[in-house]
Amino acid sequence: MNQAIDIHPETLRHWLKPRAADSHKGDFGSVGVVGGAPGMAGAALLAARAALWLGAGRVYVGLLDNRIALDPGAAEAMLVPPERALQLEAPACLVLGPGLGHSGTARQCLQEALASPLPLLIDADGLNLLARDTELQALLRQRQAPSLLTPHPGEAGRLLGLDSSAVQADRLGAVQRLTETYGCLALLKGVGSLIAGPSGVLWRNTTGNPGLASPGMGDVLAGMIGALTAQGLDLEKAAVYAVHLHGAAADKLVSDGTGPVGLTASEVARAARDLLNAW
Ligand code: NPW
Ligand code: AMP
Ligand code: MG
Repeated sequence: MNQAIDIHPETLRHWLKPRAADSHKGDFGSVGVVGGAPGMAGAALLAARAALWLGAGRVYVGLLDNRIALDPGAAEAMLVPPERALQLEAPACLVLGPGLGHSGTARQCLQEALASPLPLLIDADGLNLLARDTELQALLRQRQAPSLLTPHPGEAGRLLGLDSSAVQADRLGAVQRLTETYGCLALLKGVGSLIAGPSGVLWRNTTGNPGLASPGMGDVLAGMIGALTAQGLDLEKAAVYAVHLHGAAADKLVSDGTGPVGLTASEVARAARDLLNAW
């Protein structure tokens, strides 16, 4: 079994190039977030806001809750039908799953995302749908474009047919089984998040604290990874960078006196923006 490499900020620092003086938003790619069924629109909006705050050139949100036409907290995001958010032009990254639910429409969105030539991150209910559908699993294995699964231990257990305590008892084994079984990159969340993929390198995160054990933190992480991918990092590097930055932002907030109790995902997303600009 491979040894995990701890992620250090020095490794990441040069992965993102400084912005050229004459750059424009088209240089920074698009993120398409698909999710947000009734009752869980917030999950998709959190991912979209995080993508904006981490510098994506354009952010499209395909909400399954079609009663919502604008995010008052981020008017910069374009709220569009899910099928529009799935048909972006490269450079772009798709983030599918936050608050997606388990409806027939949700499954249809996942099927269309799997057919897309764009890099694809599958999170939350996207993972839950995948776990119980062998047809979708086959489509994932056939994809030519990069794909990343971002389960927490409960979701990883569903993907592997285990309970979350078995995942936690052998996290290295679980992330490697995820990448082998599904033929793509995998990020196993939780303390010491692990990232594995076809390159064979296994990364372990060293940042973060229990303030992150609160709603929407995973949704924010998904949007952050999407934004870095849209800006040109490959999906593996984007995951490594974002997971470290996400934890470091939470650590900075706590050391500055915000949390850990009551730390919110929105605060982490904004702190990640500030830290990225300071790195
Ligand atoms: P247990 O009990 O330990 O066996 P679910 P969800 C486990 C949306 N959201 N370590 C744990 O299992 C999401 O995007 C919407 C160990 C727990 O009971 C999804 O679409 C929000 N175990 C949807 O809700 C904000 C861990 O998993 C179970 C673990 C459901 O997602 C919130 C819970 O997982 C949310 O993001 C860990 N670190 N973490 C919104 N504002 O709209 C989790 N588990 O059943 O997949 O539920 O993660 O809340
Ligand atoms: P989710 O469960 O999808 O909302 O994702 C939660 C996010 O917060 C993941 O990135 C986890 O790795 C992170 N997280 C949750 N609890 C902790 C903790 N106690 N220490 C470090 N990171 C955590
Ligand atoms: Mg989640």
